[in-house]
Amino acid sequence: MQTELEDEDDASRDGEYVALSDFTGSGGDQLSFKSGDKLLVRAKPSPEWWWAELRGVIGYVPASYLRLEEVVEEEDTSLEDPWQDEEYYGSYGTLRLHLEMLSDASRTETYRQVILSNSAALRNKVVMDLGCGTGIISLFCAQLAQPSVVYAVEASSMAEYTRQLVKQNSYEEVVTVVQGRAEEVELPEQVDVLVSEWMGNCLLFEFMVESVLLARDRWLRDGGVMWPSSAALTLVPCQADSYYSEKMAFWERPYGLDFTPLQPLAQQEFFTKPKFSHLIEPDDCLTSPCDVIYLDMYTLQVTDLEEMKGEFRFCVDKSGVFHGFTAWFTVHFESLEAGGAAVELNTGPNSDPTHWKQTLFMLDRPVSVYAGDSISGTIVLHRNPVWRRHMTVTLHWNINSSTEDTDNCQVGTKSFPMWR
Ligand code: GJV
Repeated sequence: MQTELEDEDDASRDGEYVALSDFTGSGGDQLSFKSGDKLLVRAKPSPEWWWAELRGVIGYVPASYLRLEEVVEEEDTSLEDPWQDEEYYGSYGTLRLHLEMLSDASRTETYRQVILSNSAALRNKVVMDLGCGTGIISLFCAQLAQPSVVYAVEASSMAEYTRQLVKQNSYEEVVTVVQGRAEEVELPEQVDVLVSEWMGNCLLFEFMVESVLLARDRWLRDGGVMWPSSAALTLVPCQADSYYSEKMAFWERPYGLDFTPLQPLAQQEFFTKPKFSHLIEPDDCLTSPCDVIYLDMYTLQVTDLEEMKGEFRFCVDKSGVFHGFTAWFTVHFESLEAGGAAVELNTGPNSDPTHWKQTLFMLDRPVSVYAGDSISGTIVLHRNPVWRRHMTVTLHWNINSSTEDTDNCQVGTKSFPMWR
């Protein structure tokens, strides 16, 4: 989903900057620093990665971890809200994103199916629908089951319309719309079921999951049920031939001219951040996918979100060009009845497409791989310490060739800000 948060902030000033948080550089060319360190920014080759000096050492630093010196001294960082709530809830106060979510039949039908297949068990239950938007999940509860009450919590101004929709459909006896942030609302009672559609690009972007965890700890009764109950992030090494051609190979010989000096710029501009609206063909997967991160919605803690690590080891099952990694997620909804079947929402290439599509992480240079090679490594989702809805995804990989003649062992590492 394209929220307002993806807009880039302007970072056109040079000079002395203060680190807002600790950072541990990876690879040989990134600087490590501590919160409060003063860095001299020498160049801004990209909006995300600056070239800076600290105690005589020079290297790349993530721009979003820094603030101009004067700004920090004046008003701290409170000049801007690290949650960007004005932009965030502002964008959910208009129809564009709600239309996108409601038009996503795979997504919406899955939630409908969850309610339908649990309709008997939902009878007389108390439900909270966190971030109800236009109220679709709450309305499904009222339409398909007989809960005693559904608290439909929505922070954006859409809540006023949601109230009208509840009334228009004559469900005001069941659905109570509560306008406010889930972290702050007061409910008259604890709930049996906490349902929410909180998943963002690459599962965690937007970090709405934090609101869900806080609401869980405050409002879910002992033994209550979380929907979704678990989530997994899945990764696969892939080809991305047409995207690569369109953005990079294009410069090789347009109109019979050599435009290759623009390729470093192209890499910077198109491959620094992930491509979030990518639809990968099953055929472009070079290996079987692998779950790299798993979230148990009952035990997950807000502090766990700061850094989530996963490992992978893929076996290349057909030769091809390794252009990057593609990520997607799956969530599970456990049944309220013992032994009942769980419902799954899978946003991967072998399921019906959803509005999340998949997220593509392009390598700087494509690598040829051969059947039998292995690609192993790690993924780290590092939440931005300043901009709480953002994260950086760092991939480390190691390609081990299966053929004896080449000792073609290649390692790589790349960090992708999403979006700050
Ligand atoms: N409290 C209340 N409403 C919220 C909150 C919160 N803490 N966070 C998000 N919303 N799947 N990535 C609302 C938001 O205004 C929007 O209507 C909806 O939840 C987002 C759901 C889809 N986003 C997602």
